[in-house]
This record gives sequence, C-alpha cells and structure tokens, in this order.
Amino acid sequence: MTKTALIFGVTGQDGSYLAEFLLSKKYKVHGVKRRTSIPNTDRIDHIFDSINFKNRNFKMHHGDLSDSGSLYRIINDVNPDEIYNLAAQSHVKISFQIPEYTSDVNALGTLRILEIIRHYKKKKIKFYQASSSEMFGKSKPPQNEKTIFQPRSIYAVSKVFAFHSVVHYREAYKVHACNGILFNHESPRRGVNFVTKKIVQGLIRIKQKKQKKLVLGNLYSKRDWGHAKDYVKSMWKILQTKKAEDFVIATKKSYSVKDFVNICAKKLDINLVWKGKGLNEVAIDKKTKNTVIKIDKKYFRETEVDNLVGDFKKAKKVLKWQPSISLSNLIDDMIANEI
Ligand code: NAP
Ligand code: G4F
Repeated sequence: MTKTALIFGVTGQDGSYLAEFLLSKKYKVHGVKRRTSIPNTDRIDHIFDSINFKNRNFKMHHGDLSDSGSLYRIINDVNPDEIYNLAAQSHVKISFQIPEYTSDVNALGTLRILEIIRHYKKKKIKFYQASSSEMFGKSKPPQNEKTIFQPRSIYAVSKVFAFHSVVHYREAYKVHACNGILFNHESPRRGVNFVTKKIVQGLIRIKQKKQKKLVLGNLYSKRDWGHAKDYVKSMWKILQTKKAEDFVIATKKSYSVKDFVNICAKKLDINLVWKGKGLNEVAIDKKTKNTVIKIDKKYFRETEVDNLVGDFKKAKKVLKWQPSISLSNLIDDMIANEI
C-alpha cells in the first residue's frame, strides 16, 4: 500500500534529500514551506514545479511551526502515515541572537505537532523528530544514547525540550514518536552560513580570484561530519522499527575546523602556511604570499561545544545503518558541486 509522508522543513538541506529518498521509495510526499518574501524552493525545484505540477506524488503546503492552526489544517488534510519534523531555526550562533524565536519554533513547534497527533491521529501517525548532537554540549566524547545532555546554546536547549517532549508523548500517550540524534551532516545543499559550506565556497572563490580572504571563528572545535544523503536514510529506518526508540546517527570520527580547512585547501591545490595564535592566527597562500584566512571574534560563540564524536553502535545493530560517505568524499562532492 502506498504510504504518505509529511515533511516539515522540506525546503531545507535534509528535507530536500529526504523528499527525494521517500519518492524513490514510492511514497506520496507532502512538504510544508513557510511564507518567504522571495521563493526559497531552490533545493526542491527539481521535484516540485508549481506551474506544471510535474510530480503528482509531491505536494506543497504553506504552514509555520509557530502557527498551530496551520499545523492542524495540514495534518488533517494530508492524513499522513509518517511525519518528519525537520523544521527549525537551525543555526546555533544565531540562536544567541534570537533565543525566543528559536525556542518557539524548535521547542514549542515540536510540542504543537505532538499535541495534534495525540488528540486527533494518535494511533496511526509515526513521528520523527530531528534531534541534535548539540544537545550533548559539554559532555565528553564519544557520545551515545545514554550520554547526558549539557546544552551550550538556546538552540541546544530548545532541542532538549523537543527531545524530552517526544519521549513524554511516547510514554504518556503511546504516540509512536522517535528522536534521531544526528551529528553534523553536510552536503552541497548546506546553508551558506554553516562552516563547511563557508570554507568550501570561500577557498574556491579565493582560488578563482573572486574573493581575497576567508574570515572564520574558532578553528579548534571538533565535529563528527557525515553526508546528509546518508543521514536521511536513517530517518526513514528509525520510523520502520516496531518499537519507537531514539538513535544516535554519526560517523564516530571527528575533525577540527582547521583540519577541514587543510583537507579542502589541499584538494584545491592551495598550499597554506599557518602563522600566529588566537585571534592573530592567519593562513598564507605559499604561492601568492597572500593572507587568505583570518580570524574574527564575531564568529566565536559565547559558549562553544568543543568536541562531538558520535557512537552509532545502536543504529548499526538495530537499524543496520552505517555511514557510507567519508569526510574526504563529502568534501569532493561539495567542491565538485560548487565549481
Ligand atoms: P536547514 O537547512 O536550516 O532547514 C531547516 C528547515 O526548517 C527549512 O526548510 C526552513 O525553512 C524550515 N523552517 C525554519 N523555521 C520554520 C518555521 N517557523 N516553520 C516552518 N518551517 C521552518 O536545516 P537542516 O540542516 O536541513 O536540518 C534539518 C533539521 O535537523 C533541523 O531541525 C536541524 O536543527 C536538525 N539537525 C541538523 C543537523 C545538521 O548537521 N544538518 C544535525 C542535527 C540536527 P526555510 O527554507 O524557509 O528557511
Ligand atoms: O557549521 P556550524 O555552524 O555547525 P554547528 O554549530 O556544529 O551546528 C550544526 O550541527 C548541529 C549538530 O551538532 C545541528 F544541530 C545544527 O543545526 C547545525 O546544523 O559550526 C561548526 C563549528 C562550530 O564550533 C563553530 O564555532 O565551526 C565553528 N566555526 C568556526 N568558524 C564556525 C565559523 N561556524 C560558522 N557557522 N561560521 C564560521 O565562520
């Protein structure tokens, strides 16, 4: 029987890959986009065409996680088998500037969907929540499903609220609700103000002489970076198990931001020489002698998450999921698409 999925956050990096993946599995896919002053459907235009309706298995709805009425209307109209909540104010640094909005969308937005499922469609709908490794914050790596949350930003705090709401609705109301605790995952479709995309784009432009410098923040935080294409498959797998559970999804390898810069520069044949310390640290292009990387404190966070390394043993055992794309291949993919 054909299944119907509803994706909140379909215009985002993960939403676009998940929509493609579910369509390939013959799902009918409904996506929710919020109102924007200019079109923001670049990532899904190849599967959605509002003029020609070229894909009858993919439909779009206007809605917003801050607007309960819109959520109720859409869930009721679509009557989905599975809901994927990927919608969020997803930028950690920006959550320091808009904490109330971040909490409204990420924390209360999730609660609003859960309430609708609880009251109206409790038995039928399976719910996936995009939880984040940021929730681990200060906890020492490697982090797994049992590691305590020590959030370091309102983004992370809002995701902890959403995480526990999912667990609560599962226990109190028997809603089939699951958390995927995903570690950082990137792709050519990554938003331009996340560090990997900023580095790839910046170094390519420097190489092409379209940009003089790349200005970054903390070079020494470490992240466990995977590919978004791999990770959306885990979201689907998480909802196919009989028992609703939470899973860590990661690669178990971690690299610093500086490592990412160095790997990327090497692939682009840019020979970097690092000099100085702290805010005075710079990277010089050996060939041109130009300073191409500088540090600015405006990109530092008031509180940082130093090291994330995800232990995905449970996902490997129960879901038979494991990452297939290495960091090197991820960077190749990002570079190829950027060029
Ligand atoms: P993203 O590219 O920033 O996409 C976020 C999506 O949420 C976009 O479609 C965005 O719409 C939508 N959205 C934002 N505010 C909304 C609102 N008020 N109402 C409805 N939709 C709204 O993020 P992503 O990287 O795909 O991540 C997907 C989810 O996974 C997010 O919840 C994120 O917090 C979480 N997560 C991401 C990672 C990662 O490394 N990528 C890791 C762990 C967890 P616009 O297109 O209009 O902005
Ligand atoms: O790319 P980032 O902004 O990603 P961050 O903060 O790890 O968050 C991402 O991953 C989370 C999963 O752990 C998601 F939940 C979240 O939605 C998002 O997708 O920053 C990565 C690291 C940080 O330590 C940051 O301080 O890079 C450092 N960094 C250094 N210079 C920078 C910059 N980050 C950004 N965005 N821009 C810089 O110039």
